[in-house]
Amino acid sequence: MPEAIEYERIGDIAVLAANNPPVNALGVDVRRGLLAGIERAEAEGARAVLIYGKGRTYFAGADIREFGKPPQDPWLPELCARIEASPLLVVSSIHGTALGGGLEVALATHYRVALPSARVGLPEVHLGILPGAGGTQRLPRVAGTEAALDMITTGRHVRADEALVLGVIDEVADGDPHEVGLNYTRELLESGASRRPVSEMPAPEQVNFDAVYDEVLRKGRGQISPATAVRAVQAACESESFDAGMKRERELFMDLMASDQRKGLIHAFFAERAVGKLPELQGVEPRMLHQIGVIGGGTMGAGIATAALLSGLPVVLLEMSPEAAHAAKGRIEANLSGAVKRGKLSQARYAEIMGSDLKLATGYGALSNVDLVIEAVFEDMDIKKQVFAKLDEICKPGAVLASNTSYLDINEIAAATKRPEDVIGLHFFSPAHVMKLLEVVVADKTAPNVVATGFALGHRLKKVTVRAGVCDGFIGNRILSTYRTCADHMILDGASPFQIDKALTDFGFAMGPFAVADLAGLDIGWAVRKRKRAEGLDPRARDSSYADKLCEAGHFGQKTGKGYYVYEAGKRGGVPNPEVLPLIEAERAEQGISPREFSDEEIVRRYMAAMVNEAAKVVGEGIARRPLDVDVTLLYGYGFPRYRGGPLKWADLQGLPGLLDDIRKWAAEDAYFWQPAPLLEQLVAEGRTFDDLNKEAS
Ligand code: 3H9
Repeated sequence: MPEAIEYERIGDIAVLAANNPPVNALGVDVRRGLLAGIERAEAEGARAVLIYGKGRTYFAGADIREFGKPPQDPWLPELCARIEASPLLVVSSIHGTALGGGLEVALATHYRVALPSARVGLPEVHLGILPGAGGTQRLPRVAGTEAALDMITTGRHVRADEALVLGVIDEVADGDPHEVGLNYTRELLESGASRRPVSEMPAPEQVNFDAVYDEVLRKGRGQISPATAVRAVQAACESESFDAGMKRERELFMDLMASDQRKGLIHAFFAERAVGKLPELQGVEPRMLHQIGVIGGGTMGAGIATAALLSGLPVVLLEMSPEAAHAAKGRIEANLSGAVKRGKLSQARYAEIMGSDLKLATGYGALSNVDLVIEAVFEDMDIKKQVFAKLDEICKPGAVLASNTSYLDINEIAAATKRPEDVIGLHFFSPAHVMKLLEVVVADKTAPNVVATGFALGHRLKKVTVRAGVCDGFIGNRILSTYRTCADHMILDGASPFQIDKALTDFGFAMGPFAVADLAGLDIGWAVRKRKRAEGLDPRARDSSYADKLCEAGHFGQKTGKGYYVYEAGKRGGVPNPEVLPLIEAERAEQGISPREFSDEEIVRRYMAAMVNEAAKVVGEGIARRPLDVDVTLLYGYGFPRYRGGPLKWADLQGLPGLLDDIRKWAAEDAYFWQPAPLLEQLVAEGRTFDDLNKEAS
């Protein structure tokens, strides 16, 4: 096995090259290699040490896979102290990303040169921790307290030019990191530059830390690591010595390391990278995509077309009439103009897209040559079947035929064609050019290379892409429909939509379920309820009609200015709609229910138990391949708080036996709704967790 740190001697300079692909994470071998390299350079009488990374990057941080395991020497803070204390001149040459522990090593070296394309940052807060190898003590000394607070609490990646202005790096030079580093180190030696330990620099300036702490805590919406990091930076300013500041950093770091938020965030980090790696797709080549078609230019279709156009894929958009095509074009123009305003798209590229990449059509013939077509028409099985029968006639052999349906049976849609192996579900979330989630819904006969094409498209569109099986609502909407039903039951029994929304935003959701319903449009849930009633509800299921009454009165949520909340033009958010509670009270009276009090804690516990129980069914039935697929779906499509890791990670952290006990207890009130998931029962009986299933599947 190659050495994690390769040692090379070039004249007076000892060169330490990290060779730990893919990102030169600072695992134990790298740390030991750096320590040995410094010692050897000193023993051999070198005058300077140059540290750089082979491959795509300088060190991208501590090795996150080591977190939670017993520490192995040397620990990164001690290694940084040793590097800084070396009597030799120690220089870093940075390319790629110097992140977290990577930037901390760089700050422990005496000088830093970076390629123009390099990025630096301390993103630890996104993993639920804070920089724990001196980053909170050294960065404010070189960049000033305010800049350090900004970088550490946001975790943002800073470009080389900005890092130069901030003083985080000393020089920017283009070329190969080995050459650039050597040239710079030689210049430093020739100019007689002396060692420059950051720990010996004066303590950084004071700011109003309590005010910053409060502000960061508020913005964190329940996430604790950014605010805790403020206290560590405060220690850099207020401690009597650098070492005392380091001690405080270590204490705060260890507190966060032990937190559930750290576990949740690190689970999210690895889960979102694992979703796209399905054993069944290893070695399966996706079909080529040169041009795609989109049917329907409403909000969803226009969003999908926008996402494709932004990725460089030409689009043929089909609408029913020239007027509708014109309106669709307007929506896409507006989406793309937004991208231009945000600096994500150049004016020239905008003109090119509108001039040639986007084609509008009103006849199916225009789709005869596309490689993949996504249908985003009205959510009605008969209409979808007609569309797919038509596509079967028109599309070239090998074209992928995709439906963006959010609930309907892809097997039934596929059966409307003579090529079900080419049919798949590609479920985007609205607005499709913004939302990161894509569910790839695999039907019984879908060919593996069509599934691989769905994933390849997701990758190209920069989506987090999750595989789902066919059922009513797939992964996300099926689980949503259950926890939403749980919320509806709590309303019948005495809670209010406003209390439920508040309890869940306090838990960390971006929005509560009723505010979400207003945003999505109440007509969507209404249509689903009508369809389910028409299909025949189980007589044991509780039902309610107060929400239908809102819709019957023309209140569809934000788009009509009124739903559960009332929205005023120009104002963010809404205020509770006074018509809602009387409708609920009337419904309770009609059903003979005496309302009772719900604590916020009970609301969260029931809502989450309903979510976990349905999620366990989704995994148990194979609709989701692994628990982590559910977690990522809820994180990216449903505003689940990332610092809780996703519902099944949350369940593991709570303890599965307690959750199952609650579900069994509530089954005494409503045995139909609270049917424990067999998988949950099995895991509890075997003393295992959802994460054990993730590990077995990887
Ligand atoms: C820290 O430093 C703590 C210290 O302050 C204190 C310590 C005492 N460790 O994202 P990609 C893997 S905390 C282990 O797909 P990209 C990743 O899982 C750390 N593995 O590539 C994936 O593996 P696989 C602070 C890591 O080009 C592969 O590398 N640093 C680590 O899109 C490729 O990753 C951070 O938070 C790691 N640190 O993006 C940086 N990083 O192929 C976290 C990556 O098996 N990393 N892997 O799926 C990133 O932000 C991105 O990975 C990066 C590259 C921007 C570097």
